This record gives sequence, structure tokens and C-alpha cells, in this order.
Amino acid sequence: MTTQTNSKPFKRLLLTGAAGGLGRVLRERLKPFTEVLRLSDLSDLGPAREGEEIVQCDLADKSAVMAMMEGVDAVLHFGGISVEAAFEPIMLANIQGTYNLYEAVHKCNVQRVIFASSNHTVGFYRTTDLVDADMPFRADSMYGVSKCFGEVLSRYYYDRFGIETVCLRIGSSFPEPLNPRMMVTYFSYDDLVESLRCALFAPRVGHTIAFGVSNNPKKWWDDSKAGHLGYQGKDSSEKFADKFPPTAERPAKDDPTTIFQGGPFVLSGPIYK
Ligand code: NAI
Ligand code: 15L
Repeated sequence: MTTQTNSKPFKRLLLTGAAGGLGRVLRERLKPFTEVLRLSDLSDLGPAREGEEIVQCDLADKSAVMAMMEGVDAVLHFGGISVEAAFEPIMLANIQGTYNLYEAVHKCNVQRVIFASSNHTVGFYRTTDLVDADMPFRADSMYGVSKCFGEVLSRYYYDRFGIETVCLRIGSSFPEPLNPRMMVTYFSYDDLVESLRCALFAPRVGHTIAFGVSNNPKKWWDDSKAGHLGYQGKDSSEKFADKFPPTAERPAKDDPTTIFQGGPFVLSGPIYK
């Protein structure tokens, strides 16, 4: 005889960046994992729905971030500036904000963080390279540099305090690829949720750097060093191939957005070589 139970694996998960593009997707899709989903953002999140708590706060506000972390079991850190911008706002949201988050995680004894890192930590590798998690950073923008900071900071909190983090270097997570580059970087919402499930429930993750990408035909990233998470992409950009036939207009072969993995992010300044 099986006993029916309503209990969910986590008591309280915290999602930062909950008003953003991915946050709005995850708002519904994380609920099966947790009794309470605490949602946070600088922007308005509307009223709390069933099983939700809302905390509107600026990640750059250390005491507000500390209060937001009370009673949390694990964090999905998606908040911050998600594109290239001036250094000052990136510094406040992504650098100061991520530091504030880890200080709060440490003080509140949270055991695991999933950090929404980015492919732009390695965007100055070439589109002919196959990049793995142990290769040096080659950020393509100040935004990418801020994500490198988050990866290094999370490694520090693991080595010093044993706080586990999965840094998920997300490719392009949108309903569908928006340009030919995204045929390589596409990460479907279903695969995003599956990779988060793996990152939350793997028994031990230590400090893991994983690539967030679907099972697309062409690959720039070797994710084998995150094999212990058990993530297998089920979707593929292949089904969108008709959107970008070989005859479709695309940047020239010698265009920087063709040469470098980061695509348009490499155009945020001059390129040395
Ligand atoms: P988004 O820009 O739509 O959402 C980010 C959210 O963070 C926004 O709702 C914004 O209000 C909030 N935020 C910004 N500054 C804040 C602050 N100082 N305090 C509190 N909240 C703040 O971005 P999206 O696409 O949802 O991405 C979510 C995360 O995933 C970001 O960290 C982004 O860097 C990362 N990512 C996303 C990718 C994608 O393809 N969507 C690719 C790679 C990384
Ligand atoms: C990112 O890091 C951005 O947050 C997202 O908006 C996309 O631009 C994505 O990378 C990408 O590389 O397509």
C-alpha cells in the first residue's frame, strides 16, 4: 500500500529576479518543488498567489537582502542586470548584490544556491572553440565580467564555508531562437526547469559550473564536468531550422559577431585582435 502525502521536497525556495523574463516562467514551474516559493525583485511582482511570498527589494541593499533570506532552504539567484550596461549599475546589482546575497546565505545557513551565470563569461572564445568548465574566463562585456565575479565569489563561499553552488552558464533562454547564433545557444524553458531540478536535487554539487543549453545540433560547450548533475537536454533548436535557412541573411564570416561566441555582446567596445 502506498501512502499519499502532500509534502514537497523544500519548505521554502527563494527566487530572485522573479519579475524578469525567466522569473515569470519559473514563478509557476518551481512550485512543485517547494511548499512556499518566496519571490523577490526590484520591480513589482503583483499580489502573492497561493504558496507564494513576495519580497520587493534591491539586491544592493544589504539589510533588505539579509531579511529576504530568513527561513530559506535554497536560492535560485536570477536577479540583476541581464545585458551589457554601464559599470556602475552592473556593479551595484550584480557585484554588490551577489555579495550581499552570499553574505545572507552564509548568515542564514542556506546550504545551496543556483546562480544564473551566463555564456558571456566565455564570450570571447571563438565559435570554432569547444569550451569546458575548466577553461579560463574570457568575458565579452562588463556584464560578463560581473558573472565571472559571481562564479569566483561562489567558489570562495564553497571553499571557506562549504556552501554549495551550481553556476549555470545559461545560453539563450527564450521561447525560441531569435537569430542564427541562438540555434547554437538555445535553451528551452523545459530544459531550463529540468536543469534547475537537477541542480536542486543532486545529492552533492560542491561548486559546479554547468552550461545551460538544449541538445542543439551544433555545440560550443562541453558540459561533461557537470555530468554528476544528471541533466540531459530533451529539446533541440533543430525544430526551428526553417527560421534560418542557409539562404537567410546573416553577419559576414569576418564579422566579430560571427567570430566570437558572445555574438553582439562583443561589440560593446573595441576588439584587440
Ligand atoms: P531579466 O532582465 O528579464 O530579469 C532580471 C530581473 O532582475 C528583472 O526583473 C529586474 O527587475 C531584476 N533586477 C535587476 N536589478 C535588480 C536589483 N538591483 N535588485 C533586485 N532585482 C533586480 O533577465 P532574464 O532574461 O530573466 O534573466 C534572468 C537571469 O538569468 C539574469 O541574471 C541573467 O543574467 C541570467 N541569464 C539569462 C539568459 C537568458 O537567455 N534569458 C542568458 C544568460 C544568463
Ligand atoms: C545573456 O546572458 C542575457 O541575459 C540574455 O538576455 C541573452 O542575451 C543571452 O545571454 C544570449 O547570449 O543570447
